Amino acid sequence: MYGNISIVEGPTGEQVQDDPVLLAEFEAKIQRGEKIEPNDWMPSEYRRQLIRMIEQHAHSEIIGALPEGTWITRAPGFKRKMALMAKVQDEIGHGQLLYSAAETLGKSRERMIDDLLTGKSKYSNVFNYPAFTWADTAVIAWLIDASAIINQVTNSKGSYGPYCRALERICMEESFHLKYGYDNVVALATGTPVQREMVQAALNRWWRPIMHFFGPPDKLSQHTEKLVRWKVKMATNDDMRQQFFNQYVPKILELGLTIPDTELKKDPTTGVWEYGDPDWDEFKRVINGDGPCNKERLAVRRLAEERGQWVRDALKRADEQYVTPLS
Ligand code: FAQ
Repeated sequence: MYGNISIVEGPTGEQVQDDPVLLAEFEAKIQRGEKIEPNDWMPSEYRRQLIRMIEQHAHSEIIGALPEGTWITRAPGFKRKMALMAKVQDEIGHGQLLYSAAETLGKSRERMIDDLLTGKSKYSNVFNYPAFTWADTAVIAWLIDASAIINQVTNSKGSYGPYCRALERICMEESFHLKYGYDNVVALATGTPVQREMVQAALNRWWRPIMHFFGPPDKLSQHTEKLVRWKVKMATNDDMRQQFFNQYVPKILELGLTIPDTELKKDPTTGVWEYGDPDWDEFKRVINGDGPCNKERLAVRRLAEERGQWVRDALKRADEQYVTPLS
């Protein structure tokens, strides 16, 4: 952005400048709190940023189903198995909603999936870690869903209509996930000494990835300034992380669990939580393909694509037959 003119690269790398009058009208509309809909004029950079963010979000949902999905066959008891199956199905459904929202901006689902499988497009750091025990799934469902809800409730008040409507629906389902996760954590935290140990160990494993989940600190974030200005992000990464501390640190401590950060404390005058360095180098490695499970996660998705190809082909053929007029 230069003043109120947005300049982005066109398909062949040339610079494309948006019409300044249209851009000013667009920004005024956003300032008035109106939604932008797919057929409305929008700067090319707004479109590009939305595709990037919604697509990454969609990928996170379908890859995010994998760590918990591996526990469906081993869930302790029939009721927990049913609940976990429903949760995993919901996550895939969220992916569908988000891919549809991203498609309204002009990128096909096939291209999005290709970009995921070739590693061109990112997805959330947290899903590149393994779920070793049942307690890992409990911590994911409670605290990762909680983090996702903080992000999604905030951004559902944003400027792009199809994304906001998808987020509203997703949050309704995620709030059930959060209750399910909390119930599992409480069962373990109030259970036998072995169960308490298991949930504490899981919390220790997930704390750092959860800190990373909200994105890099604002001072290192590349996109926040522009996205906040265009009301795609309704809060910065640090603000959302602070909201997580405010809401969930007391709940974690209430269960008698400890938080693996000796520097974590709330400044009594400002109300701001201070925390130790969560190792931002690890974050960079993980989001760039070098986490403990990146290769495995993409391999599973690749297999699912290959195995599902015949279904997509059959649907395409049926569709072609349906639209061919009878002679
Ligand atoms: N992981 O300039 P910023 C869920 C990348 S849904 C990976 O701060 P931005 C449901 C970022 O893309 C979870 N990469 O970026 C569920 C950028 O790289 P790029 C997903 C990350 O976009 C629960 C670079 O770092 N939620 O959990 C991450 O302004 C349980 C610079 O960063 C969403 O996607 C990260 N954590 O802010 C499912 C919500 N953070 O693209 C199953 C929508 C940053 O230039 C089980 N997304 N990066 O190459 C957002 O709100 C934003 O994209 C942020 C990042 C806040 C994630």
